[in-house]
Amino acid sequence: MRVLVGTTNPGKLREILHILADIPGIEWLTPRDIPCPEVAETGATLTSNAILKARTIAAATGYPTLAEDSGLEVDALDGAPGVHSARYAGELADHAANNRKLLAALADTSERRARFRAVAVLALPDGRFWTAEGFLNGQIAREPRGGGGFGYDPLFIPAGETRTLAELGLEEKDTLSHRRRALDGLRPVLAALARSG
Ligand code: ITT
Repeated sequence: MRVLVGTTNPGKLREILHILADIPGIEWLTPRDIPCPEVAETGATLTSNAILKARTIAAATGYPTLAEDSGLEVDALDGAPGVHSARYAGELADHAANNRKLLAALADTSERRARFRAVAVLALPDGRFWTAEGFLNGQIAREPRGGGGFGYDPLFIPAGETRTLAELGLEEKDTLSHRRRALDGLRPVLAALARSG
């Protein structure tokens, strides 16, 4: 079975392919193989955006599509940047600008608790879909550390760790991440669809 991973984010794409590579019978396609429509993330929640992305891309391409919406929820900021994590510092902001804005917003507080959340959705071209959610608790570091990962990884220290996600490296991040936990929830349905051809 061919399954399209519908994401424009290269860091996410690498992690999704790495996490799900061991499911037998699936040939993974990416937006490099199949042109995907751009989907405006107009939903108010991670779940509604993930469903919107997966269903729109599956309907447009004719391929079963896996999409994911994720974000960072910071307690001292009442859950921000949340669903707006990719564009926290503005529409054209890069990861470094988002990280700078987050550090500035937390400059005066020792309350550093936060969590990453991911909602993964598998949609079929006929409109059926399945969702799964995962999260990872942790805290926001005082300055960026590490060269791995993407996005807020240099600032995020998982609970029980001293290193940031960017210091852990891909192998270790993928054993514990919010994305790993969400994607694990879709494993049974992916495996069943692959078995049925
Ligand atoms: P697609 O919609 O095309 O998948 P995107 O980057 O716009 O790509 P989202 O709208 O889901 O994806 O935004 C997720 C943002 O949340 C992402 O750009 C990062 O800023 C942050 N984020 C999510 N997961 C992360 C992770 O594992 N490590 C670091 N930052 C993460």
